[in-house]
Amino acid sequence: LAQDTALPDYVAWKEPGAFIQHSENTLETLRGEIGSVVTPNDLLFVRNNLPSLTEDDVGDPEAWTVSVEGVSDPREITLAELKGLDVAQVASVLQCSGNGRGFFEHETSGSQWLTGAAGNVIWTGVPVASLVEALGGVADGVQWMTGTGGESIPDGIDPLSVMVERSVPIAAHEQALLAWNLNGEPLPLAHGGPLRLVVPGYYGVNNVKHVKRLAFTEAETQAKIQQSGYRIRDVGVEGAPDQPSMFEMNVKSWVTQPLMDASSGRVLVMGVALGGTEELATVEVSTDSGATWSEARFTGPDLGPYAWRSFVIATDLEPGTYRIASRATTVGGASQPEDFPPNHRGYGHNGWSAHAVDVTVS
Ligand code: MSS
Repeated sequence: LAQDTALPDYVAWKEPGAFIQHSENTLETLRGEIGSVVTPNDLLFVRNNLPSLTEDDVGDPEAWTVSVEGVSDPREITLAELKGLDVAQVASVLQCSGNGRGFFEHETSGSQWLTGAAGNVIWTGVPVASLVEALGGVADGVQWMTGTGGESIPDGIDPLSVMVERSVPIAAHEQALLAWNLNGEPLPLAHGGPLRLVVPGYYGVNNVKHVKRLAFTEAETQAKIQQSGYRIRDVGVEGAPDQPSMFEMNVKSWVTQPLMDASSGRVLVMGVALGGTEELATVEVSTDSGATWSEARFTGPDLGPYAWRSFVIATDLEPGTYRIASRATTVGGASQPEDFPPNHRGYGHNGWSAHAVDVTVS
């Protein structure tokens, strides 16, 4: 349920009443607020590991510089220069690794996100591939693309222990952008303005905000957020670099309407579905807890493999209680499992059963 408490100053421009506020640094979009293919900026969730930068921290946005390293011609480049280099627009789902954490039955630390640490947005920026080409290509032996956030680290703290620096496999640079614009507006500070690394198809954490450094590296960053953070492991096990990292998103869907009540007769069941890095093939809906399924229809435009799609199915429901679930499948055949195995930090939940809603029809 929405909270009446005012939003923190840095996100005061967002829609009041549309969020669950888990903390000063985490706002979850209410499940019923997702109603269109593109998530408006003022409804988009917020998750900051470190407090967001302020206008004073940033100064003149056009003069913001990013240091590009691990290319033939490494250099610092300003936002103004990047804007003149090349441009592309990509629609992609931005989703926190911990979205759905609140549905796990084991106890987990971190925000108890349900469905709302996700949105589908349109980024405008320079393709990283164009930037790399302009700087003479990546150096030999490069395996990773490493982005560093621009937050300053307080004195006396080991930077590696808190800095937001993430490495993704180098292949992901082919779809990545350095973005300055979100849904047609200058990228708000809360979402990483003035410049953000966007890695379509990858979990939120890899989309480094306020990016100050983009390095093509032989090894993954030594930052804790990479080495032991954001790793899938059994409950009770410490994070370690040999465990799977939260890179590509898995296939997922959830119903956004109805959520609690409906009037008997024709009931439209709606929701959103994403394929991660793959195009979706189908979304099925069940009104009987998964005993039987029917194929839903996509309602909106197809904004590409990294975007989510909205879906609808018209049902005919008599008074009673119904457990309504949705299950998405990609063209490659990946499908949501009924249950998603527990993992220590509660990442990656895409189990259709836990995401089902109980609706009373009267
Ligand atoms: N970046 C930076 N720089 N910082 C921080 O804190 N966070 C992450 C990303 N990036 C950060 C960054 C996360 S973790 C997430 S989700 C994302 O971001 C979110 O986004 P928005 O815009 O929504 O807030 Mo989980 O996986």
